[in-house]
Amino acid sequence: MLRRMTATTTSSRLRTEVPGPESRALHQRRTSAVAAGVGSVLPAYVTSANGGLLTDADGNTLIDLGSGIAVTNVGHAAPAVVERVREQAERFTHTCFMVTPYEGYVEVCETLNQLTPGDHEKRSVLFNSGAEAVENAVKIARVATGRQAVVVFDHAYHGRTNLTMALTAKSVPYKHGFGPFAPEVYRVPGSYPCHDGLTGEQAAAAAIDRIEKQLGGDSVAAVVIEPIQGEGGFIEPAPGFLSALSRWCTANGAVFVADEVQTGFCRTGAWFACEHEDVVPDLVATAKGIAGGLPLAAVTGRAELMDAVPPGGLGGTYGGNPIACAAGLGAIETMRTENLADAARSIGDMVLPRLRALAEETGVIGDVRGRGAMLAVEFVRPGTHEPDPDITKRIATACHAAGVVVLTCGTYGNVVRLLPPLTLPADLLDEGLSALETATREEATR
Ligand code: PLZ
Repeated sequence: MLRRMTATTTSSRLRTEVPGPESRALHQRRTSAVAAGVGSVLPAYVTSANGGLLTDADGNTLIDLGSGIAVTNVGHAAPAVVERVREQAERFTHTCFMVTPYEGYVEVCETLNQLTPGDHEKRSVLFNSGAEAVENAVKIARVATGRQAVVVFDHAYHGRTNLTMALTAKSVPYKHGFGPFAPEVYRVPGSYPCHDGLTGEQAAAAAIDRIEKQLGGDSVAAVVIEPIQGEGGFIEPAPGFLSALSRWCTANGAVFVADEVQTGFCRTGAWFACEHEDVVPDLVATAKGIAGGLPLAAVTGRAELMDAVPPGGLGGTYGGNPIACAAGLGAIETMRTENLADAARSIGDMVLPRLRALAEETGVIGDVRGRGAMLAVEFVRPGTHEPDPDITKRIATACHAAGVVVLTCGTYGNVVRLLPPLTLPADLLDEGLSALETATREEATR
């Protein structure tokens, strides 16, 4: 009954199979033009997108539960973003802030200084990508402390540049064959409540013990952490874990760097995920949701740390490009006026009970978790904690065939994650979720 209903709804959005013939032809062209190393989760080639729907080259409309990996929090063409981008592009596209500056850059920095946790004096610097932001946070922490060692965690993801590959935990596909990696990076256990069974305090004590034994507190320049781990599996640490680490950093003169690249900008139901734990980071790296799809990233933090780097030590040709800054201001305006942190919480309130019921019913789900609109289902072999990447892949593929864009993640590839645009209409969220439920039921009873 439910399946037929889903199939009927789906067929009104889909004109062909997904990907259809036009997309397949484009994919053929792509293989002889685009480097094989760049993958695509669902090779349906998009021609337009709005209102939570992606339209592909065959005229199919796909429900977006991925937001281009947590980027289009405000939607794919939010009017305030589009209007400000158009207006800025007509005035000028680039001067380079390091050559002849402009107001938009300053305004984005003022806004970030005000929005990020803590009421201390702050400064910001702008870049193009999350990896660049994290890498620069480490540069700033090293100069400010005069130390070199960087502490990161199991299951961490921080980017694909040489330093951020070193910070990232998972080898294939992110690191394998790309070494040697940057030195002075030390990995310690994090907090993964459904697997380690530890409280936040216990997990933090284990991490701190490892840091002190491997390094000694006085060698640590920075502890870099995602307040909720993203690519590693949407792992939310047990309460108390982040705050214990933050206190340890303060006591030992190390810089606490929150990588809020995936969790930031209302995604988890607050402007930043650190707020759920009342943690005030020394430095915050942001990107993704900051600018509604334009490439913009930032490091924001304590003025005395940020200003430790002498003039000329930070920058890049495009960092804080005027069009990206205009988009950022438009995106933040949209988050404010449309109350998107509340919207994220409503998404979580609607989705989590359904996912929990699905876990109960099917037995193939080991954990359902998430905050706001950053939600995940971890698939395991029934009755065990053993990851099941195969069922995960089949379920994701079935969702794609039904025209619903879901992403997977996790060190073991066994997590389906949901990151809908925070503006997604409730009926589309319901329909997307139904596709995931149907696919899970079918796989569970195979
Ligand atoms: N820090 C927490 O999630 C990017 C990566 C997708 P960039 N995550 C998506 C992929 O396979 O490349 C990310 C993140 C966290 C840093 C980054 C890096 O951000 O903008 O991709 O460089």
